[in-house]
Amino acid sequence: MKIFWRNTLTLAGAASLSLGMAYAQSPDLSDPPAIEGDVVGDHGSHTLRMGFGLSESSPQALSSKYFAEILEQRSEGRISVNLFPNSQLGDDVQMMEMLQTGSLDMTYPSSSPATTYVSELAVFDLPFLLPTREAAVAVMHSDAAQRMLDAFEGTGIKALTFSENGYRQLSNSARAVESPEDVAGQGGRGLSVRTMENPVHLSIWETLGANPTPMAFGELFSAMEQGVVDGQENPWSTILTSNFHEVQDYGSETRHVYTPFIMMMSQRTWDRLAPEYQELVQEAARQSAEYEIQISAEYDDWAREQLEERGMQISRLDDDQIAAFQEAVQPVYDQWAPRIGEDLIAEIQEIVEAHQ
Ligand code: TK8
Repeated sequence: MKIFWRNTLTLAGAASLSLGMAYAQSPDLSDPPAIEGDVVGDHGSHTLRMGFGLSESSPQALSSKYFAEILEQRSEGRISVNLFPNSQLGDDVQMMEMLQTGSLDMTYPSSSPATTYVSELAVFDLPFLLPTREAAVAVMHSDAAQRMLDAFEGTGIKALTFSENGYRQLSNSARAVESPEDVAGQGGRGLSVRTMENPVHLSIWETLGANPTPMAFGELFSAMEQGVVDGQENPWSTILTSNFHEVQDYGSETRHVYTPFIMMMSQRTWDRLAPEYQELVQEAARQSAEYEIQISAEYDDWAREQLEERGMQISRLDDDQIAAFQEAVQPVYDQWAPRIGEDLIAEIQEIVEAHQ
């Protein structure tokens, strides 16, 4: 694929660029759709800073570049976006706080650490709730999802759109994991697993007999390298583009949770934009999210193959093995469903059933 690297859109940070060089190879990703739509009026110039956690070779970064390109083209360069990948401006939690104070314009965190602002988002953290990507996408496009974005009102954060982080898979440095018993360990030494800063995830791994530790994504690589934790869970694309295979010998295709990303802007920045610019930002966010969802799916299988080629031993789990995990985490539902909202869960399940 061709990715436009206009000067105004280069990713900031020399360290991140050199990291990206190791990945000259990339999957055969779809090109971003041609940018359509009229040039908007002149409402002054804005340079927006957008930070995010993943590397510059991730679908998150590639689609963010597309977002920036849409804004730049349709504003004739009056709006430009500087992208800061690799958690270089902070982790998801910190960057959301920076949005609140107005010290950062945009960020692109997982929904999971954003549950502190909108508790309903925790529905996405329920294990095995979204069995297919089609269902997951339908949920992200649903009224329920729009209500969650709207619920950021008053937090200092303007939530623009959902997009895909993806199906999370377990990796670790200790042993092949094909069952909940492998997580808990025969002799009772449960795997130590880094989780996102989110109580449902903590509860999933506790229930499976692991020793979960919530930790910012940016600290994860060195925590694994130093043996502070045995493992973590993230989509294959993240495991690959963050080089986790260098410190993780085993992967398991658990698909235990599908988590989205949320593209966000500081409310202060949003309020400074003319209405026509706001509309453009919203439209560009949606278009880039569609593109992100597409290339994230394209990335997934390819990333798994690449990880295997690079020496990771990956266990593909059959339906019975997945069912064993699903059964083991049932207590997580019992514990969290009342707090997240039975009605919301039922609403999501209806969408899932319609997209099986
Ligand atoms: C990147 C994170 C990451 C998430 C995690 O900032 O923390 O594991 O999956 O992608 O949002």
